[in-house]
Amino acid sequence: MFKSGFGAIIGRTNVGKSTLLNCLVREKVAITTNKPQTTRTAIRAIVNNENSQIIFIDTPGIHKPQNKLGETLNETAFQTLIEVDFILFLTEASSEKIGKGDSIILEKLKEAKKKVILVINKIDLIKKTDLLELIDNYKNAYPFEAVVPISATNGKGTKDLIKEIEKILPEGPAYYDKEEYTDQTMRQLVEETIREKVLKLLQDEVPHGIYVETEKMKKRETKEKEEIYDIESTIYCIRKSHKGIIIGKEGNMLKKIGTYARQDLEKMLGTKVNLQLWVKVKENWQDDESILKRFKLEQ
Ligand SMILES: Nc1nc2c(ncn2[C@@H]2O[C@H](COP(=O)(O)OP(=O)(O)OP(=O)(O)O)[C@@H](O)[C@H]2O)c(=O)[nH]1
Ligand SMILES: [Mg+2]
Repeated sequence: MFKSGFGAIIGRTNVGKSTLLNCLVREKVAITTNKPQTTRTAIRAIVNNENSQIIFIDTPGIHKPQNKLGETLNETAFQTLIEVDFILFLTEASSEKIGKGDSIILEKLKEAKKKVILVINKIDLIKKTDLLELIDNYKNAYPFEAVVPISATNGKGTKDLIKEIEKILPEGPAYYDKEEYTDQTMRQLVEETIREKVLKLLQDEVPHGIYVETEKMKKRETKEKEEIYDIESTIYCIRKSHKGIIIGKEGNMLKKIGTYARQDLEKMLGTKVNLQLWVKVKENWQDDESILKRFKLEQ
């Protein structure tokens, strides 16, 4: 019997949802950083097993919103729960108690009425005794199908997780070809790679106020008959002072962002990349519906 289905990965921001997604699919599909609110859209990744195909949907981390962008991200995450077969509720093993953010998510899970597996991440950081108490607290709060402690950075526990998912997965066909591993377009992967570098290289609200748009992406042959991608993208930020920080002294920061992004993109695309970056100010984009629609679920 072949099984298949869709599963949402939901949890507070920064608990390691995207790290888990990448670990399960063994590809870099979603960007990950140690900063909150990294993921902005629902990102699909497809995992093929001998007797099953599981489509995981990474979601933006649940957090206290500061603007319409934040509200949109939370909404996208919760709306994902409606359309899936099961839910992975990801939390981190940082304390033995259930925090406020996780309690809010538990309430949403009760409303969703789906099969839920509790996944406790970052077990590499804690003592086993603390973990047992945390598991007890969660088991008293919600009737989970299973509780699986994992470490998404080293892959520990993820085989058990797949086994538990296969138990609750409905019978069904493979929805995607075996070669496909994400629904992200090349353009989205390019923009996210650039955004990851800005998040990693810059501090505080500067990287959180940016979004990236790619104006040009075209493959050509060089004189030496080598394939090369010409990519032109713009980094939009919310203040003139941020623009200065992103460009840096004598353009050094932008050069660094470009170099790191290009190195990743060359690996991803398997060709040389000629990446040109611009920086522009768009003050209120975080509250602008015409831009926020890109972070909403497709209707
Ligand atoms: N020690 C440890 N760190 C982890 C583990 N999993 C993820 N991390 C780290 O946690 C941070 C956040 O990871 P992400 O995968 O970006 O978290 P996220 O839940 O997707 O965050 P948002 O997209 O903001 O909601 C990164 O610095 C990861 O390297 C783990 O198992 N152990
Ligand atoms: Mg993420």
